Amino acid sequence: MNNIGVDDESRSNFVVVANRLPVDLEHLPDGTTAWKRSPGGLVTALEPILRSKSGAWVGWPGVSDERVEPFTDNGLTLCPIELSATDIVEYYEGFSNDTLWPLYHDVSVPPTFERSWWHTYCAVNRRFAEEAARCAAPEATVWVQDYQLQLVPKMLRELRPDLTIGFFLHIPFPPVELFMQLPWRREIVEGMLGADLIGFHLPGGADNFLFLARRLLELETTNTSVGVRGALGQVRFNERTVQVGAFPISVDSLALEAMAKGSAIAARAKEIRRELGNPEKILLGVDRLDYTKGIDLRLTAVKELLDEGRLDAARTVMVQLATPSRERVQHYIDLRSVIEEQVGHINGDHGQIGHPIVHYLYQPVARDELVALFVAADVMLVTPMRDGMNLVAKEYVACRGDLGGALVLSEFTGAAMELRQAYLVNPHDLDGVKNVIMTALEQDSASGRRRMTALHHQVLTHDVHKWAESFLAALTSGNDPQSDTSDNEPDLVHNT
Ligand code: GDG
Repeated sequence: MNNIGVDDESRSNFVVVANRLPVDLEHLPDGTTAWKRSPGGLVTALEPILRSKSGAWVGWPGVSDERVEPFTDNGLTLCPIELSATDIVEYYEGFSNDTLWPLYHDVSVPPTFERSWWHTYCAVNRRFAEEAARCAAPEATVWVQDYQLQLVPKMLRELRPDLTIGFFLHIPFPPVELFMQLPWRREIVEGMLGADLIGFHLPGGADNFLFLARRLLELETTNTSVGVRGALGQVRFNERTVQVGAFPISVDSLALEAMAKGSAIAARAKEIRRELGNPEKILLGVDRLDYTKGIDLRLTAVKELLDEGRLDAARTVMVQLATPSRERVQHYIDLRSVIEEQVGHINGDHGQIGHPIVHYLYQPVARDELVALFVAADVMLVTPMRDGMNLVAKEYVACRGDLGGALVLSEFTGAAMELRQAYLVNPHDLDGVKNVIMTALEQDSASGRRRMTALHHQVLTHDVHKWAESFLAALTSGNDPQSDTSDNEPDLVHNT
């Protein structure tokens, strides 16, 4: 333990291990480098805890072949992991995003099973585990994040049995029938079982994992409770008890609500409507450009509604933000072409000079612009074929403290478990999606306000801080997750 070259003083009692650091290294035109904050939900939720515990964050700084020594930023130690160009191709784009991502999202495209990618995934996971072992103080708590790092809990426990290790999966955990396709299924499950607590968004993911532990590894499992408090169970593994639970992530609701209420955002929202030609209704989609998000589906629905004359091209506008993502993975290249062709068709058939129907951006937009779009949108379209949670749905609701707007939400998102007053749709049922879009567009304002009141209450009372607190309370309460008294459950939960 002591041979890792760092004295106990400078080690951290709380360590987050995630694929990306909360800051990106940037090469500036003058040849120098600079760190740019990349604020996400995770860093917002964990920052207060990290700073109060002089915590550390282990992750990749976003640039290949760059060796950077650990450094401290405002009480937080950042421990950059070096990834080569080959690591990025094989560990990140390959195994993480062309094997695990499609496999865990209902095999929406065929996963690629490539042995060299697996070997690189193992090697990179080991690098993360070694760095976490190096910077964690004796008996520290380490929280490992997501599908890119599923082997880290086991590797870290072997290096540092004194640590308390949590693991949280941000994407769905698939049913056993799909997971069993993975040639390295045993190694992945054993990797996760190195943790003391394994968290999923939904009880269904926790159940899938417990079932798999029984079926694949023939381990003894117990389901202590499934229902209002979410699935909580245990797995006996290597003479330890591993806790398994559901912890639905959320957003920084209060901060978003306050931002949306500000006069600058209100003014920008009005300006956006003007810039769009003062349409009666604005439909909005905001997604990473990803085949799981159902962007193509919603464009097909809108096109058919326009073709059929049910949607009036003179009175309706759609804004679709598609943030570039995984741009070198072939499925993403192909999807971009499909979506851009669809946008072209709709505008070609139904637009006018100076008045396209679909305003499509393939670029990230600033956070305040995004919030202004949420405030401006009459109907928010969130139509994934599968999504672990979907923060966009919760962000939209958090921003609608005015109780305006309507949320069309796929039943196949984790968010649908809590946001029961949304206009829920089955994304495989195109006619159903079209009908629900029309219902949301035509809702009367009283029923719209009733729905948004319930949604807004749910998101404001279950924010990302509560998510982090409830996970860490369950992790540090030892072998008894029932002793965690924090209410991590939605008020409007239904069981699947
Ligand atoms: C994974 C899981 C789970 C998007 N475009 C812009 C922008 N965004 C922000 C959104 C939101 C985030 O990115 C996307 O989060 P999602 O949850 O919608 O989706 P994934 O990226 O797939 O996230 C998902 C999540 O992890 C957390 O556990 O919910 O199921 O797949 O915050 O607002 N932000 C800005 N400009 C953009 O153009 N500023």
